Amino acid sequence: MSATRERTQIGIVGAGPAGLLLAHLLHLAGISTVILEARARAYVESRIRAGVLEHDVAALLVESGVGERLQREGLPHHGTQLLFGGTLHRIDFLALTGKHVTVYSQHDVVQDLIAARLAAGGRIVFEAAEVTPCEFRTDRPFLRYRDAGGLHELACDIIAGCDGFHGVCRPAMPDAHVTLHEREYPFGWLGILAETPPASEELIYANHERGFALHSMRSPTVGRLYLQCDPDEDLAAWSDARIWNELRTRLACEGVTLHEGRVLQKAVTAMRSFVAEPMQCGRLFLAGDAAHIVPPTGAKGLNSAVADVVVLARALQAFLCRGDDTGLARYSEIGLRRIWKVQRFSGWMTAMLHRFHDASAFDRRVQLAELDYVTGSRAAATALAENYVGLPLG
Ligand code: FAS
Ligand code: PHB
Repeated sequence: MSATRERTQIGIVGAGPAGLLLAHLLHLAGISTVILEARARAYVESRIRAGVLEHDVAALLVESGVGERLQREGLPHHGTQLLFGGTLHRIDFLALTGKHVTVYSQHDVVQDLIAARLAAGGRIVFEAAEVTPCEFRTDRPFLRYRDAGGLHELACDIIAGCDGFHGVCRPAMPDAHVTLHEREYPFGWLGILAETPPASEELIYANHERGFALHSMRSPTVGRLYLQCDPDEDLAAWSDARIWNELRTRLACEGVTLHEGRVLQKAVTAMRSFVAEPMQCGRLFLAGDAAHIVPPTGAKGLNSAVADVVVLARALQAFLCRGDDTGLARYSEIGLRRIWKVQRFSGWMTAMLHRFHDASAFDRRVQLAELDYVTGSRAAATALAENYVGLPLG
């Protein structure tokens, strides 16, 4: 049976934050898109991931008309806490940068964007199987895919690969064209979502003898907490009681009382840094996790996907509306320049806050001195705050 053919201006693979926000920004510019997403809507809308929005990311969602719930339910955080040697040290984002971050979960951002796309008559094909980017090294690219209705071909001017780290778009680029930079960390994060009121108004990043811990939240009644563990940690070995005990130990300090609650979800996430260069091959452009992964210690994953999309949307608008391809020609260079700075910051936070089992006593003391310096020097604290609230988006 032959494939049906459809045409749009931008074919987008992946309905994560990158793909959805790109479609939304292009819609505002009067540019048509179709999103092909492998999973079902319910799955995409309930996937637990990031939870911190940079200053300019939250502002962009509000200014572009998808921030109504964010403004109502998001939790503004004007600072964060570093915990070491049993003492909390506050980094005052507002005083140091004039900016803040917002705690608002990624799956809520995804739900808001999907609702906005569908309300505007946007097209998202969920459960699209065997998605294949074709002919992207010509000026007639298309996406082939299969769904319940059979085989389809989506002709477009440009393909946006927003299909995450395990997607098909990056691997579709010839090996000789792409250079992959990768760093695996010798640990992972055991993360829980739990019915517990926050033990602190702000996030707590803890450097403890027994390993890193993070106290974060999703709402006044739901907490998000993480423990450093082995990358291949056996979750079955971690009862809820053992998790709470370990969290209490690593987050122990004056003024913080952890309230145990029902654990709603728990998972182990590996930690890696990854960058694919370039982020483009012909008329295929990568954005977000499809092109780069950062360890979550700097809360940069989702925000970096948004940064790519802001630059790509602007370049696509210039190309499709004015025939100006200079922005597209510079997209990869601009994206990579920013992501390497984000890699630097996320790697630095990870190195400063985690326990490296092969670290010598000398290394350990330098690590603690780093924390002491960062929390004692206005210049160093400002550097952390400036990166945490977010570098300019585009
Ligand atoms: P996404 O992975 O979000 O979206 C890609 C989409 O493409 C998915 O919906 C996928 O189903 C779809 N897709 C994949 N292959 C496809 C195919 N062949 N055909 C069609 N569709 C396809 N960041 C933080 O800052 N804090 C965190 O706590 C945090 N936790 C994380 C936990 C996990 C388990 C993971 C994987 C990431 C986490 N991140 C975290 C990083 C995360 O926020 C990502 O950076 C963010 O989801 C990137 O967004 P996208 O690039 O849109 O990719
Ligand atoms: C989260 O709330 O999930 C979160 C917050 C900060 C991080 C990582 C994850 O650095």
